[in-house]
Amino acid sequence: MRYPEAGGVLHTGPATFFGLPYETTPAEGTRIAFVGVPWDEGNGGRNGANYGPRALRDASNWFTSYDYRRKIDVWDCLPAVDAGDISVVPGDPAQTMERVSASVEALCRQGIIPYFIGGNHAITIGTAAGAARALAGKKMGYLSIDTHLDTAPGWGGSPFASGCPTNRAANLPNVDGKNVVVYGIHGWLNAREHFDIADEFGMRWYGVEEIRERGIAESLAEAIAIARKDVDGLYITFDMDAIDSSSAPGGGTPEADGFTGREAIQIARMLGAARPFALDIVEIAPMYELSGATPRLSCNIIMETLAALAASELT
Ligand SMILES: [Mn+2]
Repeated sequence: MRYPEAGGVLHTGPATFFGLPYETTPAEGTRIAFVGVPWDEGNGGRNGANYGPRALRDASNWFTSYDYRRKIDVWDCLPAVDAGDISVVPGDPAQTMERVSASVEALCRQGIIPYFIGGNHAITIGTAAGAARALAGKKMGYLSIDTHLDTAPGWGGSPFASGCPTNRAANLPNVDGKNVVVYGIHGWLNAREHFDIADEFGMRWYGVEEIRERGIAESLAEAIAIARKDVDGLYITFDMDAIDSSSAPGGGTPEADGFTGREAIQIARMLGAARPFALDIVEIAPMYELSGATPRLSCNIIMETLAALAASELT
């Protein structure tokens, strides 16, 4: 826990992710670097996720790092920093994504696990590419928790749209479509052609109907196994719109019939235990809700993921 030193309230002092030290050049021994990407261009729908990093920094000050079930302090196990925000270039997605990729690659090469905070899902075009570059010559698996397939090759003519990250990941030179998995498909924004493209990649997707019939424990374990099969590193992206709009209303495309908050936490624990080498969480648009439920649940997912990752290293 990093309670603010000054004052008796949580919301005091400069906000960093989880109250962690602000180090744009993470010190030796850092295991986790949180990086914000205040980027929300390339949307077919409503905007606002560029305020996600600020919202998470604020909400995360309400989270201690003590896991009472495992009796561990997450930041003691995984020393972490707030490494700042990517300097995005409004109007230039190509340059912005290259900056994102370069940051992810550099952090991975330092042996740090980058945890990128979006931003809309377009940021994963940059993060996954950077992670794959860090694994050059080796293979990467890609697991997306999402309502949407995001297999579109472009949107309105742009390949940098928020509906494209799965397509771009499956096209990376060291990613095999058979190691690309999307978990949580539901709703009516997935068009027939997006499923056809998924089939062409040979990727596996899980609809919420299958997940409910088989249960999360079994179906997500299988999803993780597919994404990790014969690869050297697993990339995980978590789109908050996979969560039901009642639990996560503050996003670009809130959808009914998604995961509950409780299910999201169950999923997060399994994701952490899968030991990803790079991650992101995206689509948090705080201005669409007054309660702050979505950034808080996002922080909860991050803590549950990292606590499970820390615990997996202790056993
Ligand atoms: Mn989505």
